[in-house]
Amino acid sequence: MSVSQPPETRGNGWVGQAIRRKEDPPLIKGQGNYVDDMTLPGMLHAVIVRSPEAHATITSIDKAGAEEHPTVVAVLTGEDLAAELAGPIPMVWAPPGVEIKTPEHWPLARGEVKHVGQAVAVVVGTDRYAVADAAEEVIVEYESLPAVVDPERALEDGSPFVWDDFCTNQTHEWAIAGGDAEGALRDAEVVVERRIVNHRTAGAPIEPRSSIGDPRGDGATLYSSTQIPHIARFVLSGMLGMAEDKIRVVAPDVGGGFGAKLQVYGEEALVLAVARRLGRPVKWTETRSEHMTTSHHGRDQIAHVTLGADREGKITAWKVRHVCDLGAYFQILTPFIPELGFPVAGGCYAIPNIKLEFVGVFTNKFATDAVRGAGRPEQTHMVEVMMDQLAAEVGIDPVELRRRNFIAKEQFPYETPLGIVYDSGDYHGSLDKLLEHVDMDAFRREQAELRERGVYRGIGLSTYVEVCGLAPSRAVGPQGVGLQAAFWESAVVRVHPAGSATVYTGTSPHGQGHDTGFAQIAADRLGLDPANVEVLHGDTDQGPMGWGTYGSRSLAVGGESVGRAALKVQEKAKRICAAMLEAAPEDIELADGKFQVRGSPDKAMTMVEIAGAAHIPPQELPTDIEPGLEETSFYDPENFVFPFGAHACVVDVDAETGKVEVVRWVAVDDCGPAINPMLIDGQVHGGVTHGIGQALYEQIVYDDEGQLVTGSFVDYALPTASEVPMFETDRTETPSPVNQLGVKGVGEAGTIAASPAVVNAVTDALKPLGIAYMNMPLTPMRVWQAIEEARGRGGGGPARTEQGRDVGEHGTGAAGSGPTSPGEGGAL
Ligand code: MCN
Repeated sequence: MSVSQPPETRGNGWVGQAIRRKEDPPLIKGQGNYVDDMTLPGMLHAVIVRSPEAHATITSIDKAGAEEHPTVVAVLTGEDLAAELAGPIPMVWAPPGVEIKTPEHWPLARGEVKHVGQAVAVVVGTDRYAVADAAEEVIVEYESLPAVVDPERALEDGSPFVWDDFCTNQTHEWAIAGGDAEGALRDAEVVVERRIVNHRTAGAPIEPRSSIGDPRGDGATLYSSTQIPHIARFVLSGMLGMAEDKIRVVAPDVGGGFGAKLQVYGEEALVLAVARRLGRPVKWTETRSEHMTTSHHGRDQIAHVTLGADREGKITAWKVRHVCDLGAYFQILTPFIPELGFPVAGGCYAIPNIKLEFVGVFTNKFATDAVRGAGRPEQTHMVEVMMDQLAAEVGIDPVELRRRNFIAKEQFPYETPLGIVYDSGDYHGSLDKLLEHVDMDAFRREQAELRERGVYRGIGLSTYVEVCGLAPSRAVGPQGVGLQAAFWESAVVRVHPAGSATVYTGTSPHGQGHDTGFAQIAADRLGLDPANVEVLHGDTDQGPMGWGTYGSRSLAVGGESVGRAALKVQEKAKRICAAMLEAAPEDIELADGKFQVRGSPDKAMTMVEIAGAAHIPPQELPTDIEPGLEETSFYDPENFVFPFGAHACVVDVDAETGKVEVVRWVAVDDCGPAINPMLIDGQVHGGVTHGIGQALYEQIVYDDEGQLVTGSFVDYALPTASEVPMFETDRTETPSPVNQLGVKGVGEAGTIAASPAVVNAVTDALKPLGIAYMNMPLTPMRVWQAIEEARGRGGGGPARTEQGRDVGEHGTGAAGSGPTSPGEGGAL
């Protein structure tokens, strides 16, 4: 690996090292402390009675059978708990000038249900398993109503409504444009249109959600497997009508989230409300089937994409109309998530005219919300798939086509037509580095030889840019895109009298490795070993408020905040050192782990000595230096950060079964200077696996009646180690000018990059059969059907237009010349 030399901001040598994760030993030895491991005195267990109906009126609830159960303490319905709840689950996006139809969303249904799995009643008792049995005895009678499942049909005249009061299934429409996309499309020499489906997926962390409400003491405590303890406290104070200082939220060890725990769920309010009513702690832990049914889903967008270009492949226009299936109710960010991708519309390419329209739709399903990438994988998928579609259309190699359209290194900071400023980048550089690993000429020779033997091997590229480091509060908050929140981050760095340190961060990791990376940042600036820096997080009673972990924000916002607080401590340490050594503070430098007089390494103090002097001040310390060694930082970034990279995927497609095997993956990512390359590699491995999962295996499916078909891991196929290859990773390092560390995020990069690379690779493999495009997931059945249909046409023959969604989500070869009309090229 060759990466750029460490910049000055790296400090004292720990940043950049691939040290092992401090947090792992207890976790891999079974000594973790997850919510479901916790037992509090007198704790009760809750089981939720859920709707088997997708849309119905509740006509009666008979609790008697369950209440008679010997271990049951209470059976409560939405009406029973009305007094305990001051407000519904809020949705926090209010973009200026846009009306969003927002239904009331209570933790327990009130009179009607709108999706399968909706919580109708809660049964609470002393024995977890007996409570589950008792819950079976709650008899709920329903009067079925017609369910609306397909978002495009939901928008058609005559469709039943999910919410009669709104008289429409359209939740809102939001649009943004820069340049003149319509005009540029009229003038374009080549127009390519596709209907690109980004299907519904699950977060599926290894630890399902779990919450304990504890009403003891003056207030209430929620232990929850959340990514956002501080936001949860803020939201719960409104839902429960309690002052924030009376609520404590603790996220102990959290076993993954992938966005599904970037949420405040009804169950979190429910356990607190029930606990307060009964005066005893109450625990609820979801089953895997509950996770699939009622932890929010991701994606679920149908995009009608139109791209205009000239015959040399230079893109002139990009227009997308997104139909976004939001489900029946909103969670905290539901309608906003599709729009979150708009800053990277157009990807790495200098496209002068862009127009995006988003239409939200109610359906009788659970809500969609943030799942790893949240809006950005959808945009990137479209752009990267369309690059290959355009390459085929104009007969230019996909590598060359990308190079012709890349924003050049000299153009940064680059303002997109939508007014977003990409901070820094070198897209040619990352593609060049990828091609150092992947010899395309050799691949094409091998591919041709394999085809002779009936083996369909293909390669797909994805050159992505991501927006992360969420976020500049003024850009994203109420006067910006309209979120009723801010996105700065906080940190406290405290050096103890004997010289070790504690760092408190407002981020809330759940697998990302902050304990290690943030310790490296602080250690460098304090002259300590990271082993002597403890990183605390996930407890609203420790440290100042923070905004949690999501949107690959933690390092670029939270880690930067840690770095800034540690620098403040360093400044004070230098003043103390200068006073003790009778030197000027500006002459003190931190080198080789010691504070020393510049040029006189024998005149030096360690942090242990300085910490001692700070806490037990000696006579020579001036009285204007306050005792103690602790600083706080609140950091609100001035811009987002924009990581980027180039990935290549090689697949083999079995033409007899349709099975796709990923045989090679090369990833070149640029997230600025590495804090810890091992953490980055881990994030890329996990992220790419997530994207491969969506491209090939994972899909949340509801049938026409709104029943969830994929309610367990038997039906929802997650990739395992045997479905992914050994990943080959490399990096370039282009510092961001936005923060002192120069860093960008990487937690979602692999997921954002991966799915189009897979689709492009499969398309490349099947080109000889005349298959130009297929929508995800590329399951064996879908691929096999496409191959059979292509063979039925005599494979490789002239392109045939297939329109309409019922013909399968795949198309034919797009070998036309001149502008193509809607549907041509097999855009289904
Ligand atoms: N990092 C680094 N040097 C850089 C950039 C990043 O060492 N130049 C390290 C960071 O220090 C951090 C990790 O990489 O340890 C990821 O940092 P960042 O990109 O800031 O992302 P976040 O920590 O904010 O994590 C959020 C992101 C998201 S949005 C999802 S979803 C996700 C993900 O991270 N879910 C995960 N990674 C996950 N990993 C695990 N194990 N489990 C999840 O649920």
